Amino acid sequence: MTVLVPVLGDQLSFDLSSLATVSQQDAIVLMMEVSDETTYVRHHKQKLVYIISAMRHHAQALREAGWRVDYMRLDNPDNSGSFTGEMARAIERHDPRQIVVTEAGEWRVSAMLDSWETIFGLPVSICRDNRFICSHKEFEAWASDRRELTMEFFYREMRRKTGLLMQDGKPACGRWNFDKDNRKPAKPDLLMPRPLRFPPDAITQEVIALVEMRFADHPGSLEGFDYAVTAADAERQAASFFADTLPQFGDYEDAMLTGERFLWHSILSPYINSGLLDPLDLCRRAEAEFRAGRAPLNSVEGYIRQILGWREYMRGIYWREGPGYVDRNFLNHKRSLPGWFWTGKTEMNCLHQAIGQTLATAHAHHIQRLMVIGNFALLIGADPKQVHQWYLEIYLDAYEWVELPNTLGMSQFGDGGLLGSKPYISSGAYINRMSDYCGACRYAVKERVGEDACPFNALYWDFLARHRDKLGDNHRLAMPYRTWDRQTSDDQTATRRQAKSFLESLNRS
Ligand code: FAD
Ligand code: DLZ
Ligand code: SF4
Repeated sequence: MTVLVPVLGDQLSFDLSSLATVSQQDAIVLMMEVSDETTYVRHHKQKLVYIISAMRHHAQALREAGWRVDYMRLDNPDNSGSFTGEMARAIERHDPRQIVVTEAGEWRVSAMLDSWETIFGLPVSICRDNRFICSHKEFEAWASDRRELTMEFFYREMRRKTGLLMQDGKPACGRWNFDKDNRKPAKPDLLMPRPLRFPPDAITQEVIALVEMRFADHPGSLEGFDYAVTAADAERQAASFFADTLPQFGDYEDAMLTGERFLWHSILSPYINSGLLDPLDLCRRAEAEFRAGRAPLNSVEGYIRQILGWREYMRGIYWREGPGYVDRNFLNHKRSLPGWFWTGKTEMNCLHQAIGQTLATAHAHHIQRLMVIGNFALLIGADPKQVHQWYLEIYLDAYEWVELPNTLGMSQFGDGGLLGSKPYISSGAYINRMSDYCGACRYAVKERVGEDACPFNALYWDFLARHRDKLGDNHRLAMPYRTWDRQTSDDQTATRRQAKSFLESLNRS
């Protein structure tokens, strides 16, 4: 009798734990395109094309490797639209003795897998997802006896566990962290490396037509879709990153430039998150570049910290905090996002650039997400759950386990500081320092009040004043509060009036 092995859309890895526990002769791999998944948020059109095309290519690669694959397409008229519905139909077709599946990436789907044993009366074996470096148990053991869950200490544990960038039990070259060296602004540079482009093949073109037809009302454009959709092409992009980009990764990690969506970033997160690339393998290859003298330590450590530290830490927090995390709203923010979050049409150039690029490509890099878009949403008091939904629908690499703690936790301070000891807020000065956006903006970045004043400035001070009851004791905000207190009450009133009038104008946009 057969074993049914469902492989979900973010489980596109050959060494998936479920596949490793069954034999090819017994197994039928089940892959399901279902409308529940394509519509639980209004995913960006490029995200839909990427996931569906990568699933179809992966099914083909599994077959070539000798697996029997039962593949359910979205446009099949008998498709029930849900994982559970498709499992029921597959059980009728194959009469399996058992279901073996790798654990799901998020609470919603995890609850579905947990219900299958009862619904189908079959044994369901749920395997640990060993594509992650830290298991749920290990994270719990690290977190359980701590008052503060500081990422830096988690990251050091992971360095010790993996031996990455370690020398005789100590960090290579004596330092754990080179963050301070990694905040250089960038200048336009014709020699900047460009990620590879992967023009759509016949399979992807078919999926593009499907998405154009079925999801016309979803945000984003499909024009110029050129992401990799196979493990082999994702690997080409990884190789190109290590050869041409990694050496400068650290220096310009936080920089932003008009028209330059990639800078010195890897653009590998969609491939890692759906399983086409292995995160630990990428970290080891980055380390090898340092050991061979081809990339400096500030870049290699910075890159490894993002994956070994931030990525694993976010996952740990997501599962530890439980399904109720999504409802946290420490600052009691309730404002709806302005409509131009879905068009990019705003006179604030930084937001116009970051959101415009996001709609065109389903990608923005970390500082655009955190210090332009997220910063603005936080300063205006946007509802963190709505902000979370926007990020989940709009980015190619967005799956709830990684997007939610980044957005609701790190960016919107919805959990009251579990993830970061102070809110990530700034006035226009930070954006001006790290980008070239302000020069071409209709607003004056140095002005706080008046018709031409950069909105971030008054909003920044108004945010601090508005939330003094909750943030006034935060020692990391002591300096800005002191600066605010030194201002005359006339200046404070003018600033708050400016912020109020801007916020009122948003209600009309
Ligand atoms: P690089 O800058 O080249 O970084 C290297 C790798 O490190 C990335 O590929 C990624 O795998 C990992 N990484 C870096 N930062 C983080 C982080 N904070 N959390 C988890 N992994 C990280 N990343 C996602 O993968 N999915 C998301 O849905 C997502 N949502 C975000 C929402 C907000 C509000 C913020 C501030 C950040 C979010 N990030 C998310 C993290 C980060 O922005 C992206 O991982 C990064 O921009 C991907 O581009 P890259 O591959 O070029 O990254
Ligand atoms: C995100 C996504 C989308 C848009 N579509 C599918 C799909 O049709 N079939 C599928 O198996 N997976 C899809 N996914 C990814 C799943 O939502 C993801 O596997 C779950 O979030 C589990 O964590
Ligand atoms: Fe953004 Fe203000 Fe700079 Fe304009 S002036 S780009 S609104 S930070």
